[in-house]
Amino acid sequence: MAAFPDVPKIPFEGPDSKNPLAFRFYDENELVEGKPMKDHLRFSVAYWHTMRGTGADPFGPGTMVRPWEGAEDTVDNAINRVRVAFEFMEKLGTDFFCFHDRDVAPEADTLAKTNKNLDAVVKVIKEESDRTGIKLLWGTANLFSNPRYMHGAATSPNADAFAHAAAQVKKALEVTKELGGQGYTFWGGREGYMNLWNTDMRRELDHLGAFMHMAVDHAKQIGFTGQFYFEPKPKEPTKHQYDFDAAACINFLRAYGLEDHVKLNIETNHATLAGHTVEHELEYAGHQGFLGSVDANTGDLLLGWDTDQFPTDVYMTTKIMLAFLKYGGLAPGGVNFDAKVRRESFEPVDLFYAHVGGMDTFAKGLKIAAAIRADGELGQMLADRYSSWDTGIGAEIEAGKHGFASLEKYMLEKGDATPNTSGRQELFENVVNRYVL
Ligand code: XUL
Ligand code: CO
Repeated sequence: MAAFPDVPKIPFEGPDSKNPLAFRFYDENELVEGKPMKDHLRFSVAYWHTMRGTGADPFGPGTMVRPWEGAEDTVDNAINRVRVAFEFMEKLGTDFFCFHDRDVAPEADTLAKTNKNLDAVVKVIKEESDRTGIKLLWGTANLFSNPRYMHGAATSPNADAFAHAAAQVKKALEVTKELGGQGYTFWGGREGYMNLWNTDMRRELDHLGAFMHMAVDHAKQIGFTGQFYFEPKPKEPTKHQYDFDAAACINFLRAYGLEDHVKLNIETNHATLAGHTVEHELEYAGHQGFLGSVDANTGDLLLGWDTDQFPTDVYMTTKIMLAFLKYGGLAPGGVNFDAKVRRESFEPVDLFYAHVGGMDTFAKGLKIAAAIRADGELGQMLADRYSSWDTGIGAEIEAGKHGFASLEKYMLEKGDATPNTSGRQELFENVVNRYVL
């Protein structure tokens, strides 16, 4: 029986449509910069929110109405949920999904039984993936919910927690490979600290480095060739997470010799928690060669936590797509909606409204980004701002022909610097508006 009997396959109806279950901008085969939109965007559904989100918050229990859910957390229920997930994704028209090991199958009282549960569900995920062509963008392991990980996983002071995490990631990697997953993400849920008095930071980071090398080695052993990602987040649930932001992650990866194996999965709401914007994080990761994938959502600037709302701000999606076009596209990453419907939006159809809105906002952002690039005016204005580096002393400095003594000589002869030109910030913003409005 269909879980969403009243929802048809979401059609593309064009910008004038008022149908809330239709796309206005996302026409999956429309070519942008010579490539179909769906290959630019590589949309992915996050299983943990869309299939497992209950709407619970620290002040009250779940609110979601999900008629397909059985009363108990059994393998049968999990298998049924997989079928619902694929019906949802087929109707929505997304090519990818992401999951944590513990989202798809119930955890039992021993690792062996838990792995058996996972195998039973993964078998059905594989069937559904083969039937529909919807693929795993990346897999990951939940190393933060079970109380054994209360102090962290790879950075836990308890060596047994580290060992359990290793076993869990080994299995999650194998399952990801089995499903043809194109990547594997590490979000260090509790890899950080609440208090430095009881924390040996150096030892914890060394352990995390060792853990990551074990993951790289195991991937090699089993022939998993997908991309590894680190997902920066500064805090929540810990007060300070080691993978704070793009810069901290890149430093860690270089310090521990992992720079050739791991890229970054940048999430909007995590960027803002770190006091950055998503475009800052994408640009930082991009020019350093670490841009991998994006967890698409948005926060609420009036709330200081990770609200994981669906993105509806076209300026933001424009900036995200500009970064990806600049740095060679998203593949093998994608736009993964790590976003959840609000607790008040409890009906199944709200899952469609949320994703349709997010996908359309990204499609529009992609089109605006491509128009900005095709026109070239903004790019030219940016290049002009740095034109003093293109010839003369600037070009000589960039070519490494100067030191302090020769620059002092140059300036003593010249007397003073050539006056600055205007930064034209407002004009830049107005030109962007020409494409957006
Ligand atoms: C948590 C978060 C995770 C990761 C995957 O804030 O974003 O769901 O995306 O572990
Ligand atoms: Co995320």
